[in-house]
Amino acid sequence: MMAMMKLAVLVLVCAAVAQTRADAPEAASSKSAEDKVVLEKKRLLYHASWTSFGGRHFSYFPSTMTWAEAESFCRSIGGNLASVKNRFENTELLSLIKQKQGRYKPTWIGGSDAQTNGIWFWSDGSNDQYTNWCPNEPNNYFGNQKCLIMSAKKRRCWDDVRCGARRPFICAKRKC
Ligand SMILES: [Ca+2]
Ligand SMILES: [Ca+2]
Repeated sequence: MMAMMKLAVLVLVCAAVAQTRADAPEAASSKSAEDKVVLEKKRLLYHASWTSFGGRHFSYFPSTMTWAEAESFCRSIGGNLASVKNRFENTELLSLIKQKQGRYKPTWIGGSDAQTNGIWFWSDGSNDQYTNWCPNEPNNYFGNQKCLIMSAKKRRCWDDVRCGARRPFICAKRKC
């Protein structure tokens, strides 16, 4: 319980730092849009709960966003969309999805081959080689699949899909 309280304080501090950065003066018209974004961010963080393993904190966000919006949100709170280093982490993150969502819903994580088809990068810059692709994936269907979901299909494996679909996502942060 104490560890959870400490973590909650840590998240609040990180959120406060991000908020300070977002307080630059803006034109009135963009101010209300900005307020909306800040409010939505506060709402998401209020409901977030963080799980820790492998030197990182992970949180599942059921609100749906495009891959880029989700990555941008994760960055705004000091992290990235989650990378997956090994089978253990993959299993833990699947459990997190099931626990928070009640089922194994397809979920954004940080892989993308947007620069060159077939060359995958993690958005956090890590170079981990572990994969859990579904059979016959990644298939770059219709030449337009550049973003990575986990918990796909019956096997709850990885699939490359269109980046513009709105999906839940998992953020990861290094322990600060
Ligand atoms: Ca692709
Ligand atoms: Ca695919």
